[in-house]
Amino acid sequence: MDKTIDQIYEEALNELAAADIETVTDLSVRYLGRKGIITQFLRNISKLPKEIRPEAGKRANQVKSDLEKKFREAVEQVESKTSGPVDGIDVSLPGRPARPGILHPITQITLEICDIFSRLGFDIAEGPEVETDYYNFEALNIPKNHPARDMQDTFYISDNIVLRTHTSPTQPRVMQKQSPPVRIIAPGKVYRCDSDITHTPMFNQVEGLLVDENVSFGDLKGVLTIFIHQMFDAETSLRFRPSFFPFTEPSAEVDMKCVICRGEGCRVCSHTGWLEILGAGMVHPAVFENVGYDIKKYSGFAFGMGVERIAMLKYKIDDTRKFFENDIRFLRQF
Ligand code: 2U9
Repeated sequence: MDKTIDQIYEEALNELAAADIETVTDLSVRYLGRKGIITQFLRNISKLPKEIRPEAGKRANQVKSDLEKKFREAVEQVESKTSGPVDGIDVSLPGRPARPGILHPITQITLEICDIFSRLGFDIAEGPEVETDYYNFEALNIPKNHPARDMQDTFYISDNIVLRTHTSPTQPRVMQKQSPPVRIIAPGKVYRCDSDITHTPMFNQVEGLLVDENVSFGDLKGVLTIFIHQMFDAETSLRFRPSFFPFTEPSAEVDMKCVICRGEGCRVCSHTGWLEILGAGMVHPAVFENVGYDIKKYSGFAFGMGVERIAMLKYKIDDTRKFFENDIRFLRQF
């Protein structure tokens, strides 16, 4: 035993005075732990000359209990500092919880649309956003001089490659690989060279196709009525107005009773009481011939909708651009 118990005591007090929050607990272990300096000293007392043993033992025990008290107080002080306010900050307060994220409202509506059609037996099909002129136009009976091909509407990558202007090119891709019956919906982003309060250069569509024997316009009306009733309200009435699309014949635009005024007439429905919600029709025989389907045996219907429009009507939002500004206060509402 090189040092006397009083030397050890003095050193312990000096070290304790210099200790901080991080070192005080380690210091306590170094002196009073199972292998600590004081513990070792007490163990080695038997090696001291017989005559000084009782006095040294007594003093060592005094030092031990004194240091235990002083270290306990120091540790308690540290604990009260770390669990109470430090420099005006209460570090014991629970942290701000990180809010879980949500799916973008357009993603939510797309999933809801896909879910309704999945329950009606439709599969989900996806195709490329960078598409060939053939699948985007030719296969869908959109001739070379059609206004939809105008440079104003289509983003051309090269002469034969475009950003798809609709999700319909996915359908002839599937039909080339699969014979009827076909029941698919194609969700995804589409691109048009157009930008104002009602148009954004990128928007989302869901387009559907059903091909089988004996498919009629009545089947189309039934499927779309079920869809609108599930998406909006089981009481909503629909009307089918004759229209034109190169890829369907006959074609129709589908309106539903205005969800805002219930048909009374308001600003949203331009005082007509009706809102245009879908385009649809029976697949044009030229489209079937392009993919090698027998037009005598098979018929089919197709439809298409803009997801932003459905979301605007469902959530009663008046400007489609809000969906793309990514203002977190807007997005958190859904
Ligand atoms: C194949 C054949 C026909 C898909 C269809 C529409 C009518 C339609 C628009 C609605 C609003 C797109 O987002 S929008 O601008 N779509 O009106 N789409 S029929 O017709 C097809 C698809 C694939 C093989």
